Amino acid sequence: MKKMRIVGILILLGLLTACSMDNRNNSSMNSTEMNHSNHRMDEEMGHETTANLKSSKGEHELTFPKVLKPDSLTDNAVVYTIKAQQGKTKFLNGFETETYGYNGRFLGPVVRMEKGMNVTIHLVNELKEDTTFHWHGLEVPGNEDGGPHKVLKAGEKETIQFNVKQDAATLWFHPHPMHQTAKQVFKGLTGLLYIDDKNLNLPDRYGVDDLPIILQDKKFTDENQLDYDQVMNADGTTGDILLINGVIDPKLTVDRKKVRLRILNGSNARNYILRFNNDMEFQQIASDGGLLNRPYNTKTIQLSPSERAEIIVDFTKVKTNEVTLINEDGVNVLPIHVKEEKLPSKQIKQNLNQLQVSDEIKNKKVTKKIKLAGMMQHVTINNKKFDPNRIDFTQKQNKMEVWEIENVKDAMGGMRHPFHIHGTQFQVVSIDGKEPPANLSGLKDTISLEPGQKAKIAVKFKRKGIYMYHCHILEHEDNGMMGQIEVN
Ligand SMILES: [Cu+2]
Repeated sequence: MKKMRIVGILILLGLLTACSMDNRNNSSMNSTEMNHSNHRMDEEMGHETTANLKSSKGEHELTFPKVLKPDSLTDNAVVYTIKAQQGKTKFLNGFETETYGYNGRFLGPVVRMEKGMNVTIHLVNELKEDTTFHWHGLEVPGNEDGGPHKVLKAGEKETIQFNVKQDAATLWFHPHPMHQTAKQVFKGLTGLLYIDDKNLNLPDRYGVDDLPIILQDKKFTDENQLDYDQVMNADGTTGDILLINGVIDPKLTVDRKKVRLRILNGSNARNYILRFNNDMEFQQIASDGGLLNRPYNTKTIQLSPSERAEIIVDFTKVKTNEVTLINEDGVNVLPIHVKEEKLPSKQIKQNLNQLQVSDEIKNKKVTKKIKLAGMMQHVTINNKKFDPNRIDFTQKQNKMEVWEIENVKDAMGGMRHPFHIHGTQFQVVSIDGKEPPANLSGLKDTISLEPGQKAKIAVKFKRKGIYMYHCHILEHEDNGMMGQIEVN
């Protein structure tokens, strides 16, 4: 009896310690905040950790988003119409889930354009709530960028125009309204935007040897709904169900040749570390903002929210007919069936790009410092929360400046934050004083840092206007882990 009571006390002590661990971010709060926070904490206790992903059962052939048909197209101009819509999508056992999509019920089409083109996009908000249309990675004037200031109210239309001034890249678009970004992306508002270049000699037959792979983990309610308010976690909403291009339990059938995968981490908060189950090497050829200088041979690829990687996978190397793309935890992300017949492949060039960080830039003084800190509702940049009426920094158009980004390690360790800047593609100068690895030495619009890491990046804006910079864990962004820079 006495022994049992001691065991009981020990268990209770264990639970209390666990609870105080979960409440660790309360340490710096005053008592009013504490009361509020304890209330919230009760609700949040259940989703403290990242949800475990389920392996794909490989039941549904992967499909690819449609390529958006232009309203009109000439050599140097293209016109599109993009509508934010709502609808119902069948994911789970034929049950209907209420979803959002662009020009459809879930996700969006691929919008394609080329460098030098004048692009006109008619935007239509057919949702019952406000939204914005943000072009992630596109170097457009601040006014066209679709940040939280550019609200398109329910039922409204707007037309934007810009000229494409950057090289080939896999970019994307998503909403960015104040406090609603995470919910709207979670419900399905995500589309790809390709800047094309016909002279690259890369696999480019869309849906055949050039395949988009949009990774998004979701948590469905018992009613098979994507009810964001029910499942949200202030430190980043994760789910147990992985959708690729909106397909649940996907499998892929590919030709036995070199195939290009354009992978987007379109998840609210989850990081992925991907590799193949046979441990084969592949080549990363591009990062967020375009081609690397040369193909980078690797067996693994890490993507934080909003990051992209283009990889070339040589499926002739697969000895059998089956190979699986897996995540770090051994979860099957995408089972792949390789067809028997070997087909000719394109020869991938060894010199893809000519990017460099000059000695002048390496020796430049840091002129902007960014400190990322906190967890949950207490996330900040430079100890501040986002204020739409406050400009945090200014920078001259076309002037290169070196920014220092630090993920501040706190007493409790902190967490990884993917830091994103709108309207520019930057280059990483150094991470913790060292040259960046090859896969991070191309153009980037997001840099993901572990607690304690510090990076220098070379940032230049080609256009003028007000741009956001923020953490791309969407819940952190919505919680105010964001600032703004005016380029003039
Ligand atoms: Cu963050």
